[in-house]
Amino acid sequence: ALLHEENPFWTHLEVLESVTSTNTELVSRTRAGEARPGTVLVAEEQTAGRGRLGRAWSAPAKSGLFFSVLLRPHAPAERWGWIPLLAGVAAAGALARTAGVDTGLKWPNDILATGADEERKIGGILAERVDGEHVVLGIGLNVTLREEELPVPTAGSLALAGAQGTDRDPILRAVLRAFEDWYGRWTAADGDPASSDVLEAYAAGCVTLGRSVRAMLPGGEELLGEAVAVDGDGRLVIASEQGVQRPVAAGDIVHLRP
Ligand code: BT5
Repeated sequence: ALLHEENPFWTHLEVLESVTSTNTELVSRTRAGEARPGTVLVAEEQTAGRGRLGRAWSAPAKSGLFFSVLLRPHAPAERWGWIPLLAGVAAAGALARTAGVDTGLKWPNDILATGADEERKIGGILAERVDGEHVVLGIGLNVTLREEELPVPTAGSLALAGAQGTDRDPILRAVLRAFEDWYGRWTAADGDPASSDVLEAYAAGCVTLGRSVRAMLPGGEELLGEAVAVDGDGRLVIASEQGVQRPVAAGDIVHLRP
């Protein structure tokens, strides 16, 4: 009832007490033909939360927001790399507005709280393609997580960043509404990030751009250079010292100090 009446984009919202992973659950429901686009699954607790590349997303029960949404994108499939980036733009903006925390995006899928002298990961995004038609988009946000509960030293939470409000409901609503808005613009532009202002918004929020980075690519290759742009397919463009530019579609980025 929370979103449904006021917000027809979301067709079904379900809160699960405990689940392995909201992404895993929604992927299997989708494969079984048991979920419609616009479904939102929220969990109070995940027993096997997942990150990218087989990594874990861990957070104590009720310390955050863990949810997945089912999309059936109409934009061309080669543009779907933008979906997790759209989610980042939506979430970072919504968190900044509802919780009053300064946020930044680390390419591709980290949401950071950008404090006075440090950046800490307060959220992560995992977008998974199911069959050729659907995308399950999962978002994890650390809300009330305390210092002693942080799963890794680079993590943070809204509460630790001095958030004004840490009620999860209004934060979830704000994130879903912002996502719906950005996703709608992107869809209306047939997935073209430039004409839908998505590219501009992502670039404005992305703290990776302009930095010296080390990129670890999925095959094990490492690239050093400056992150100079995000391209039309959502890839990070890295310029080597020799000025050779290379778009990177997936991988892990380490921000290096200048
Ligand atoms: C991510 O992966 O950051 C994507 C996380 C997506 C989580 C959501 S929760 C709802 C939905 N259901 C799921 O099962 N997943 C999605 P990646 O970029 O691979 O980052 C994972 C790394 O972040 C780990 O290896 C840790 O270093 C770190 N990490 C793990 N838990 C964290 C947390 N709670 N806060 C900050 N960092 C964390």
